[in-house]
Amino acid sequence: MTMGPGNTVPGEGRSDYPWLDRVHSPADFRTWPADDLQQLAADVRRAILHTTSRTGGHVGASLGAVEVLLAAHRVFDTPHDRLVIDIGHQAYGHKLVTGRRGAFDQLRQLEGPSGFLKRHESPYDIWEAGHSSTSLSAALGMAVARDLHGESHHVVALIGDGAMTAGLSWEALNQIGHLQRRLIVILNDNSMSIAPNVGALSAYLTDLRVRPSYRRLKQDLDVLLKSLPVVGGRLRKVAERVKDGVKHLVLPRNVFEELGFLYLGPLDGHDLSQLIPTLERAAQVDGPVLLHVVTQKGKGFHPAEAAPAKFHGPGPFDVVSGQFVKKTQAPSYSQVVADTLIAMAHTNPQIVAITAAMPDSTGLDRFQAAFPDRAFDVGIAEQHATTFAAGLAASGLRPAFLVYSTFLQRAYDQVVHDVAHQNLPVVFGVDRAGLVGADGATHQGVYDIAYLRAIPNLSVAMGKDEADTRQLLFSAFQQPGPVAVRYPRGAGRGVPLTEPLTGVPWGTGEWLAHGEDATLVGFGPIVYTALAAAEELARRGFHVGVASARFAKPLDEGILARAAAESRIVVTLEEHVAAGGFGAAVLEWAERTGTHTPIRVLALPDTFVDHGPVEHFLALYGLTAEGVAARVASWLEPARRRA
Ligand SMILES: Cc1ncc(C[n+]2csc(CCOP(=O)(O)OP(=O)(O)O)c2C)c(N)n1
Repeated sequence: MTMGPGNTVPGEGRSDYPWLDRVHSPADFRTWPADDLQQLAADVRRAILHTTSRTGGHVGASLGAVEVLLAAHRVFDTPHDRLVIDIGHQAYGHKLVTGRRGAFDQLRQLEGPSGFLKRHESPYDIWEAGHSSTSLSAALGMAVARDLHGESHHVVALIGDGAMTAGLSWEALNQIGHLQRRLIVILNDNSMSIAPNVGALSAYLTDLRVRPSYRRLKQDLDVLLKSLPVVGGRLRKVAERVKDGVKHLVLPRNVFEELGFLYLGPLDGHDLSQLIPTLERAAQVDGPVLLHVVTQKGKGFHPAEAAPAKFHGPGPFDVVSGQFVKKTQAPSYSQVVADTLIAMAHTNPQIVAITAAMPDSTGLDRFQAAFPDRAFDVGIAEQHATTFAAGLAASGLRPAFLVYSTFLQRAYDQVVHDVAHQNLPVVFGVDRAGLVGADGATHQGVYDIAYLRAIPNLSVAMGKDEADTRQLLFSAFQQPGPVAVRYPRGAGRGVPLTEPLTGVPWGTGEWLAHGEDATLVGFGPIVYTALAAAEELARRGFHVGVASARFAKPLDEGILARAAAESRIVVTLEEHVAAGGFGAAVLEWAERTGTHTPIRVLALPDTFVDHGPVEHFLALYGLTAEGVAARVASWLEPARRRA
């Protein structure tokens, strides 16, 4: 029998997690020697695997960061000392030792612990994220606040090599080096982003890690310099500087040192006997320190070590073999989009494709296999990706940037200023548009219609299914200006994809049924919900039409005008917040045209939607077929009673 965390073998009183059982908070292991902590790390790994093999989650990153997180909690007086964790996807070990072990089996489930950090979950979660590369800026803010408040705690940021590539991280490094506040950055370098990390910085880190002569010389020097007498107070800073100066007589400075950090490492991020004393040393330094630790993504679980990209964020898997629990389902929207791009790229040599560190999940890996010279992984750099695409488009290429709705948020000014303002023909494949489920609030793609629709020159489209998505994508590449084609997370509906790519007339939707009581106008796959709702309403005696809008911008005004003319109410549907969304666009149209037919907007409310099954939230917010039918009936019934 596999035991859950905290379980004991009945009758024997023997636990599967003897070390973890002793830990309720980090205070419980602050006096433990490195060897005992190494045992705790093994328990934490087993607990992570036990849960994630059933819930799915960020397995590889969390297995890789166990020792680093334990060492940080061991050395620093958290939560009094602030531990700021970048993204938070690697923090399952942190959750297990900071009071959430009992609930950990419910990880990423409705009402269970989030897959990221949440301030309301624990006082140890002092910073929330989900998007990358925020930790250094936040940590510097906390360090400056500490100093202004006359406080003395430590501030420690943990950031991965992938997250370190983003511009935001370098903006923070720039100011940290300038301000010289007491701040420790732990750079968790596993040479992986989701896929292998790419770019010149990644190559540079590899160089720092593996150049043996540098390492040996540095280690010898570190030993030598450590033997110099320790001094206290202000003198310590001077002493560190002198040591540093001596070192650089022999060793070239690396980039972090040039930026004003004391650089420690590289060291084995799984070896607590190295991590603990080095962090203790870092804690003595009166200025910014960068501790470079080398870890292995998926550490301790062979299938994840062997295939780290697959185990970045898998669904459930077999904990012995590492085989994924497979569901047979239609190809995903991302796959269909990638295959469509490939098909078009065969005949159009101007088409190129970009991802920001998500080649597997956006389908760019497929495009890359077909056109290695025309595919670009820019790292976690959505802003750069967007302006890079603009540059490509300004020179005659037809770039597609495949990006999650939620991560495109980061590139807003680039979309406005570099792409749309110059009316450059960049196609944004806006993936994971709509609710996403287990990743929760930071990953819900429910704002992009609003933030994109406001931008002149930019069209915003969404098909009702994957066949429609293909045709919209084809048409997008015929446009002279920028286009965002949205599509949801996960499998398509399994509709046939055999039709030739002919596209759709730009800015047109499609009628699926007509009815004089109401017309439901859906934007995206929610059109199928509208069809099912119309059937339910028909059973209740209402005649309800359905149209697929396909465009939130430009709107198909013909469909709207006819819907308003032939039915008593027009109802819009979308999986997006109501504010600024598709329904809001229709309301603006009604106001502009003086249309008096009542318009009702069915959309998500003005709240962050947490993690949990998409179906749950659709039901909660009345966006299932039953919910839609009930609400439409409630609007139609009073008039029927009067008639
Ligand atoms: C702005 C942004 N873009 C993309 C992502 C998706 N994402 C989640 S984790 C990750 C890789 C992070 O790599 P790294 O920081 O090295 O951490 P590791 O997973 O290797 O521990 C990416 C690209 C994100 N969270 N935020």
